[in-house]
Formats: sequence, C-alpha cells, structure tokens
Amino acid sequence: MMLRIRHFEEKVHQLYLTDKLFGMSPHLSIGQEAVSTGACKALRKDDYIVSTHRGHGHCLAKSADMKLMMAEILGKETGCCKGRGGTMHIADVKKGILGANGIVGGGLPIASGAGISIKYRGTDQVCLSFFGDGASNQGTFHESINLCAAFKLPVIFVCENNIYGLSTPINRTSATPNVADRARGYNIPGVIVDGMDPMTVYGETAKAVQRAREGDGPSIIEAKTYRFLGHGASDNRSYRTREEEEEWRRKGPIVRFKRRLIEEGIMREEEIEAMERAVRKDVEEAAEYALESPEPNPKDVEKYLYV
Ligand SMILES: Cc1ncc(C[n+]2csc(CCOP(=O)(O)OP(=O)(O)O)c2C)c(N)n1
Ligand SMILES: [Mg+2]
Repeated sequence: MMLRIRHFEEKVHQLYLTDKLFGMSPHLSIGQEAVSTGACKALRKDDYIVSTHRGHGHCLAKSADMKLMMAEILGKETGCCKGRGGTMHIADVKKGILGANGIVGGGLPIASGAGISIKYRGTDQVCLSFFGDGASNQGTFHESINLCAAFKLPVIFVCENNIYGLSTPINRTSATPNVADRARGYNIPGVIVDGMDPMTVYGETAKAVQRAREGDGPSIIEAKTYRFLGHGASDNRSYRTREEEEEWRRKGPIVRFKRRLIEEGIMREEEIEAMERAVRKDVEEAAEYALESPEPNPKDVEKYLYV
C-alpha cells in the first residue's frame, strides 16, 4: 500500500507538471505513507474515514479505486466525484471515505457527526479522522474532540504531525510540544507514534479502534512524520534546510520497511521489485484511463447542485 501511494502521487506530480491537472495544485503526502497505510489497516470496510487537503494516501489506504481517483484528480466525468471535486475533494461514501477537505480543520466536525450517526444507529463502526498539526490549532479541533469525549463517540483522531503548517513550524504556533499531550484536557488517551513506521501506527490505531468499538470513546494518535516535498506546487521550501530533508528521507517509511522485510527474511529483494513493478503498472493504467476519459459536459454544470 505504501508503494501504491508513493507511485500514485509521483504520477500525479508528473501529470501536474505536464499541465494535465487544472485548478488546485495537488498537495502530496510523499513521505507520510506509513501513517495512512498503518491507520487504515486497523479499520474495517464499513468504518469511515475523514480526510484532509493532503488526502490521496488516506483514500487509497481505505481502498479507493485508483482509476476513479486518478480520473477525479484530472477532472474527468469518470472520476469518483464525476470530476467535480478534483485532488482536494476525493470522496467515496460507499467505501466509507466521507471526503477530503480544503478547509484546514474542516474534517474534524464531520468525523464527530459520523460518530453521532454511528451511536444513533447503534452499530459498532468507527470513524477515523486524519488532520494535520496546523489543524490542531483550529477551534474545530477542541470543539470536536471535547464533544466526542463527552458523548463517548467512536472516533479516532489521527494527527499527521509533519512539523509544518505550510511554512510555519508547529513549535511557533503551539503552546504544547506534542498534539497528543492535549488528550489529558479531554480525559481521553493520547499517544505519540513513529509515523515513519507503518507497524507502530497500525498497532496503536488498532488499540484505539478497539476502545472506540467497545463504547469507550475517542483517542488521539499523533504520528510524527514529514512531507518530503513542498506544501503544494509553488512552495520553494525556503523555511527549512536541505539537510533536514535529507535526514528525514533517510528514515523514510518505504526504504526502512523494505530493509526490515529483507533483514527479517520476510521478503526477498526480487519479490519487492516485482511488487513495485506491479504497482507501477496499476498506476500507469490508472493514468491512461484518466487521460482517455471524457470531460464533464458543460451542460451538466448544475446537475449535482442542490441549492
Ligand atoms: C481554514 C483554513 N485556513 C487556512 C488555509 C490555508 N492552508 C491550507 S493547508 C494549510 C496548512 C495546514 O497545515 P497542517 O494542518 O499541518 O497540514 P499539512 O499541510 O502539513 O499536511 C493552510 C494554512 C485553509 N485551507 N483553511
Ligand atoms: Mg503539517
């Protein structure tokens, strides 16, 4: 899954640079693949996720169809939102993907709503809400988590702390060194995990999911991670050093996990290479499908508006 996300986003980047994407530039999660992969692995098919503006990895990890996602990103009629959403508004409700969101912190109240819906319907589903370190300073963070804690709603709050909100380092804008420290204020568990290790993210998420399913309410999981590329396409990364980037790349989730699989004799190098070739093929097919797909008909511009 980490390879699927990595290659998918590299392709999206390439398509953007060759003028195949219109509107919003893609916000890529390259470097953060262990968080989406590990967290979504702890979920069932009928569970929900709420994503962010950096959401391709979340959606793929929750089993979004690569072809439909690529078509959506290219604004095509065959996209999972019929090309109306694009890179920042991928959704597939049948798969429990309640939507990515261009509003920083905008997903958190949606997750609380999903939590209320689950409780009301009396199922044992859960909703997992991804959010960034920047989003943790929005009012929605406090309101949503407090409500979920007070009502014991089955919501797991997964913070992808990649140290920056756009160009601003989190330590300049946050009064607490860790986002998870705030869990104490809501009387819920808060854990910090190595966001570059999919197994650790999976393990801690699984515990929070179990707790939520059993009716014990929400948790915060803070995954320390890093986005290898800029915030969006126009970011020249002048606010951080190349040395810092190199240091994080060395502990990148894919290189490290590959090494571990080989060292522990779980997979051979050739097997991983074959897997990577298969992933590249899927990505190329998705891109071909998207490129060949028709654009929406301008006559249908009002078709999915309800106001
Ligand atoms: C309410 C709101 N304020 C500001 C923005 C502009 N903006 C887009 S992404 C971003 C930074 C978000 O940082 P973080 O939550 O850490 O997510 P990251 O980009 O690091 O994944 C900002 C300020 C926005 N989209 N919405
Ligand atoms: Mg951030």
